[in-house]
Amino acid sequence: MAAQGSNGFVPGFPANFGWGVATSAYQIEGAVDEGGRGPSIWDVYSHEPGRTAGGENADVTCDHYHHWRDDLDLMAELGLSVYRFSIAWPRVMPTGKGPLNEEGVDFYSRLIDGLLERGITPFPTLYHWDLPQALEDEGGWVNRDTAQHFAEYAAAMFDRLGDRVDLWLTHNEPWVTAFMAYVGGEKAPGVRNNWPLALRVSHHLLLSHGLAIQALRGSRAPSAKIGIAPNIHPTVPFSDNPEDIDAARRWDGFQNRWFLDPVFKGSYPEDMLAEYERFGIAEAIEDGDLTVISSPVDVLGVNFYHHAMIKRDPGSLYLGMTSVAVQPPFTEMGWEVTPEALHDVLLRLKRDYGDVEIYITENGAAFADVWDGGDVVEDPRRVDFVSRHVEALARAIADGVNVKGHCVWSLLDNYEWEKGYAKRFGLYYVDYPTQRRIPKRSALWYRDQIAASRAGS
Ligand code: IFM
Repeated sequence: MAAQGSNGFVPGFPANFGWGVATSAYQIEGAVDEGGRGPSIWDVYSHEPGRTAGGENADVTCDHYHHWRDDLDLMAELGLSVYRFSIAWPRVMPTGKGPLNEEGVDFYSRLIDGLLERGITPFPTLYHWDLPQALEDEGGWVNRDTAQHFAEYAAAMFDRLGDRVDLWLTHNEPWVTAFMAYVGGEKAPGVRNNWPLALRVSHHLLLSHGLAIQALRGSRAPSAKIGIAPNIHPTVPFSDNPEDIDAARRWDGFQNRWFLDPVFKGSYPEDMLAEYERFGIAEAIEDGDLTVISSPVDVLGVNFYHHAMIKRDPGSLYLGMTSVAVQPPFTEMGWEVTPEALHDVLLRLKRDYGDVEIYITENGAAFADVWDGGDVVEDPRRVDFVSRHVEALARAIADGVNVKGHCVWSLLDNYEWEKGYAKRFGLYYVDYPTQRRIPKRSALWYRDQIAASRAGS
């Protein structure tokens, strides 16, 4: 077991390991009406009564659009080598298609230059849930044409930013975009219990991913690396009751294999295809789609928060299954802390999907952090969370998994979607009224971990 070294830091990472943080555009940028940006589905959804906690929206959030230089300085102070951010499609293409909004492109172009000046590798994600509302008005991800529009938007980004970006992601957590938005109804556009639409959306997201890869290969930077970042939740049955054991298998199919199998194997899992037959999934899949979807990726992004303990629950919208948290301590999201599951799932990914380069593209926890006006916010539970996951990662590397980097979610406290601002995930505390950023102890731990790792200790 790779324990922390005598200096309190975790050894075992290669010198060029990608230490990073992750953010997303809608959650941190603000400036929703500035620079020619068009509205996204989240602008509309978050302003609808009753959709979000306290009616909160991200009109301003961390105001990163105006504070980006300072935020890059924070990253440099931590010694980061990678920054995973997302490009807001409606900022660069206000209606989702047609001409580029140059002011929006300039924003990301300057951000990328700023990162490179600070020695930080830019790692953009093309889609982190903020679909241009104009495309939603034409059916959004339910409409197959959106996949084509996404590929055109992706091609434009490869063309304009690809001279300086070597590492891309297509989608963040497509399971959330499909199933939390069209079955759970908690994410924009907030449709509830519509399995036929959710499945269609999942297929169109995957199709758009494959089309974007093909666009990259035909671009001016064909050898840049690209992948996708699903949220991976290794499942465990709640009990040894055969119904719970079967539910854990099905949830694994629903959440993990439904996205990984088509990308890596060119086929949907048979058990889930059979389960989804009644929702008309076969009609959404056209000849050749799976060849497009399985266009080779260079990297796999793994968003890892916790395992999923699954029990049969006939009343659940999710195919009669529920994910439950039983073992305290829980994070502010009500999630269990399960670093061992990160180690184990990385080995499983290698076994089932091959020796692809892996980045942990999100890993972090929300706690009820309190700023007392001092220079540092004490967050011992996050230090514990991050350090234990970093240890698990070191063990996976020692066991032969090709892990290239780790991005803490998130640099800053930010807008946690329908849950608003109460869930603080940042390494930096954000005092929203003043936009002051205050380092948490976990930021300092991560900084020192990075330095110790680079020093070879
Ligand atoms: O804030 C989100 C992020 O947008 C996607 N992954 C999970 C995070 C925490 O819930």
